[in-house]
Amino acid sequence: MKIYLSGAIRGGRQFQKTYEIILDFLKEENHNVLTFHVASKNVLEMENSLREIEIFTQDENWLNECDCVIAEVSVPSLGVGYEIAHALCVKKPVLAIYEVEVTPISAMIAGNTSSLIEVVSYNSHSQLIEVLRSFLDRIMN
Ligand code: 6K6
Repeated sequence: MKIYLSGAIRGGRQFQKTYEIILDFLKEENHNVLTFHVASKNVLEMENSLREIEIFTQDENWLNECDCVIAEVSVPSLGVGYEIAHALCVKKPVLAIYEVEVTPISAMIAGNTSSLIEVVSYNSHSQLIEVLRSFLDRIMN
């Protein structure tokens, strides 16, 4: 499947390692992750290579063409929130995951009533993988 991985960039890179774990799992499962740069250690330096309008246009195109969105929402990010809203508007399934210990996530995500979004917390590496696996199994069947 074509997967749009969403995670904070300018919002803060504290969860970069987690994005890497998610990306590695998705690649191992042979999925095509359109936004692999989200997990890159050097994404902020790489940012200089694209203009903001190009980033926006490319990301909107990817959101329109993906099969689903996996958003790691532990770090509050305007871009991630925007991407979730856009994905729901174009009827894509969204998994929003967050580390259980983080301060409460936005009510616009936690309280979202769309049937297309699943909001799930995890408290370990193995639980994170389990949550990803069960979401993907559900939408592929
Ligand atoms: C070029 C190469 C690597 O990074 C760049 C330029 N920056 C971005 N490239 C692609 N997507 C971006 C970039 N900056 C933000 N985004 C999108 O917004 C990503 O898909 C993230 O999921 C989200 C992060 O938003 P902020 O508000 O935390 O930056």
